[in-house]
Amino acid sequence: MENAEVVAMLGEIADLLELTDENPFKVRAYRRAAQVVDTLPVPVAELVRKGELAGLPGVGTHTAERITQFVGAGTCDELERLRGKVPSGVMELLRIESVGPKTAALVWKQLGITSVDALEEAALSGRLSELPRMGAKRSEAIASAVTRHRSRKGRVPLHRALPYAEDLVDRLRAIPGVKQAMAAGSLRRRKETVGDLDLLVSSTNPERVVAAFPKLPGVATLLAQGPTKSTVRLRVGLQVDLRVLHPESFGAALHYFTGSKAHNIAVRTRALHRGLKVNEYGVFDAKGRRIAGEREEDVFRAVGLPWIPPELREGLGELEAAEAGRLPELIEEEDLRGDLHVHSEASSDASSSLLELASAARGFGRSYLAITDHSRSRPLGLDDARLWEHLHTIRWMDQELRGRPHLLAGIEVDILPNGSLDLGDEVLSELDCVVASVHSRFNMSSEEMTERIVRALRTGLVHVLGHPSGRLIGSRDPYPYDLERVLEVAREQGVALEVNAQPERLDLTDQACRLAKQAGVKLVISSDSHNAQHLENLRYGVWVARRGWLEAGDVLNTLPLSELRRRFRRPRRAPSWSHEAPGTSP
Ligand code: DGT
Ligand code: CA
Ligand code: CA
Ligand code: ZN
Repeated sequence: MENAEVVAMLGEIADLLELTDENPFKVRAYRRAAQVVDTLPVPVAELVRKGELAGLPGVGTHTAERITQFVGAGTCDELERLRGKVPSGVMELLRIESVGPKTAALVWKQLGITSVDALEEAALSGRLSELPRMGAKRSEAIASAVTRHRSRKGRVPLHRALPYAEDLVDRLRAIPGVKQAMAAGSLRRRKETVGDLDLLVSSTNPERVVAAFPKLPGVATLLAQGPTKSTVRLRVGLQVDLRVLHPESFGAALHYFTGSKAHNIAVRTRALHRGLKVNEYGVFDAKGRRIAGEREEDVFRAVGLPWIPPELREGLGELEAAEAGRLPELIEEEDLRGDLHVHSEASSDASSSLLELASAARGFGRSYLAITDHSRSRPLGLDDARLWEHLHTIRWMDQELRGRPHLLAGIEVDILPNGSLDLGDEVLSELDCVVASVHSRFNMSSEEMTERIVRALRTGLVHVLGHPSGRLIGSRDPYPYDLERVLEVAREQGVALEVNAQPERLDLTDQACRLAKQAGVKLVISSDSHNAQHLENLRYGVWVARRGWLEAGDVLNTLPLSELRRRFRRPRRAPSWSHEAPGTSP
């Protein structure tokens, strides 16, 4: 039983309670417990075994009972009781952006809507807009959210899929006779979401592998089976394709099933021009003789190319770059020396102390860490006075730590709707690292939003533009803004753009990274940690950067601290400057 499954169960109970109008306290208790389990450093099943569950802060005796029952039986009475009261179609409505439990309950009870289709119909026919607190605009927004919901349905974020892929690969490797096992497909290309898993095994005894596969832990149903392949669905809903290959074909299959389709087509076309045929079994010459297949790099060599990293295989110019000897030397996680966006317990939604963050960062081998808590306009955010105090605490702690790691005093300052920053210039200019982000009024027009960001960058106080598009994968679309214009101004102002490595954000996207690089703008890869364990998430950002063709030199937090400080030093300026209208400075 994975912690994520328990988190999902608690969240589902909370949603169901809210839909059935039960006590808001109960709802909140389940949400809080879900949060606690989500950040547990140990398997929740282990705590159940030791009877330590009820000792956790935020987990009451009732909740502990539900979890214990769920871990043992895969469900619990309370969940089943509530599921009996709410149609499953109503629960699906919650997965549509901008439809929360309140809206879902409203349309269900007032209009009898129990499916996504019915909701869409009601939105298009105008029935929806007649509900209290709904209106035409809201109703239109829901109709377009339904369209987006349909297009992404069934895709799983990479960080959710990865543990299942790794676990299955380990278990496949342990089957007698298996020589190699690997995950291919979009997961190997580290795409931000995956449709299904594609696992490859080399073995001289495929029957044995195909027979063992559906019995592995976590598998719910066998969907299809042949002599060398099998498709199953996992309990968590993910579909998995397995292929078993003879070792002489493993490299060719790995290449073929890694894709992408566009990349494969480009490779096949190139091979045809050379009188060769490439398929999942190998590379063959005109007489049908095998010239490669066992190793992936031999497949590339056979068509006259160096090995291309999976993250680049999207058919977006990687063959041309490889041919010209101009493949980028992609950034690696080890290249990152520090993290420039980290929340401490001074942010109301974060939980670790400076010391906890510092020691975790040391454990991950980071040499510097910027503490960037929230500013005034966020709930309980820091105002100027509290930030001055916080700054001194950080400086003091930095002294104590003696460089293991170095702490930078920073802030994640809100970009207010008019483009000004949420704190005074004086304290902002004292800070080592100012990350500026949009957290409100996402519904501006593209022109307004672009102007808002441009103004913020032109204050001359910003080092990094945080999570530039505001999107949350699978739940919130990016706000519209003119990326090219923002890049132009970022370049002019020497502001870096963030690749936020929180796995739900991954913002900038891979494509935007590539555009930033072409525009001559530097990036940073930051964890946006809200507790010490999140510091590990940098790897997700590194994968986005690699998919965006970035090299270590494109990313500022690969620099040693002294060079980073030089980069972040601000030009001296007169104190009155900031009182002029934004955008009038040289
Ligand atoms: P996904 O699962 O939607 O996230 O994306 P992929 O890339 O994992 O796609 P999937 O699972 O349908 O297939 C895995 C790989 O197999 C794909 O990247 C390339 C290869 N492949 C699948 N179908 C075709 C095809 O019709 N032609 C070619 N050339 N390759 C294919
Ligand atoms: Ca796939
Ligand atoms: Ca597949
Ligand atoms: Zn933020």
